[in-house]
Amino acid sequence: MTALTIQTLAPERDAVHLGRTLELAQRGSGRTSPNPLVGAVVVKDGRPIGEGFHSGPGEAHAEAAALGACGEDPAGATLYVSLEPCAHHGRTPPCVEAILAAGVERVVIASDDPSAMASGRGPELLRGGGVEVGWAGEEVARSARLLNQPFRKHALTGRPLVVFKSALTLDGRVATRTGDSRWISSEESRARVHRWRAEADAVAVGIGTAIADDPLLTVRVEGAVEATRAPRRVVFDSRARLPARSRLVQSAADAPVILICSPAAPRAAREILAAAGVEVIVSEGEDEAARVGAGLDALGDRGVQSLLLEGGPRLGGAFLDAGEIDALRVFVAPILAGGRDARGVLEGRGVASIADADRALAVEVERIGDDTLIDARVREW
Ligand code: AOF
Ligand code: ZN
Repeated sequence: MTALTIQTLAPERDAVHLGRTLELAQRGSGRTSPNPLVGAVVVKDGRPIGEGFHSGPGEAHAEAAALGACGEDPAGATLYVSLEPCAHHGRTPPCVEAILAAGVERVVIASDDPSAMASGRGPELLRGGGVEVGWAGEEVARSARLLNQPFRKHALTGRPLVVFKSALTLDGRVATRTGDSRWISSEESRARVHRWRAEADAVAVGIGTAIADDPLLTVRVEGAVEATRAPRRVVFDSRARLPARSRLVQSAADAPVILICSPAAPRAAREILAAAGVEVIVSEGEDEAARVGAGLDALGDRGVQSLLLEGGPRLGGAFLDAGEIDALRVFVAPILAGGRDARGVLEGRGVASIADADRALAVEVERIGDDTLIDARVREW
């Protein structure tokens, strides 16, 4: 929306239908990337006559799906939609054309679409075509924006949304003083992480974790998701030390591995990894935080909208210093490790005073087995 856009604010009763569009949108969860989650409802004489949602790239947009599902003529109806209708020819034709052709009288939108080809063009064309356009109030709008944080951050900044995940002891350690960390969180908690992996476009670790744990970073969940979507596996490894015999490199042919190193990484090491099927990206920047930003730009360029950052404390600290942690999900296990040298969740430079510390915008808590999962949102897009 530009400052010039004339808005009509949707009345209270519209909030019910808009709420329904958000429910419908969530039916596409985990399947629409790089596209957003979108839901739509067509309402005539106060009754819903058609509903739809977006189920994946190349599939109908929510608006077209809802219009197509109408049990009666949508002429004169109101279309409620969770994201502003598109005006572009992409994998599917513009929704604005379908809405105008159907003779819809009014369109009520829950949230804006900040991507370059949208950004208010659709609503403008609808108004030009004589359709009344209304926008949701702030509360519904925020809920709608929260559905599409990866899509929005990527559209606004070119970088993926970063969710940092960790498992810690009750006294805040992610490993004992000897580095042992198997396992801090319960089996149920670890199963949850696999679900998050399945929903993410990419999963990342630092070289310290890659060497210490030799992780595979693949999705191992019961159900169908694993067969259809495998997140790209990313290692932040400034000197390209990832061993050629690591499980990550050994499985590079089965699921993509991306290694992000600095220009200082030895050419020979880079070439060995590239020859083994790893995509090696050189990320420039003065310090680690700058290289994190450049690495995220490179991932964004490759269509990665969401990144699950799985540690360790050193890489997590670099992300924090770079201002690039959008959310944290920490499992707190009811065990005590102690030890001055046992590492905490985030290292890096950190802040000097509490007054300068980032504060989470929203925190949710859930019990998972004996663990407590804290899901904190730090930035909203
Ligand atoms: C969707 N689903 O329900 C709506 C979208 O390549 P296309 O044609 O599928 O276009 C994708 C873009 O269309 C998407 O990035 C968003 O800006 C806009 N709206 N997209 O996938 C939908 N309404
Ligand atoms: Zn569309």
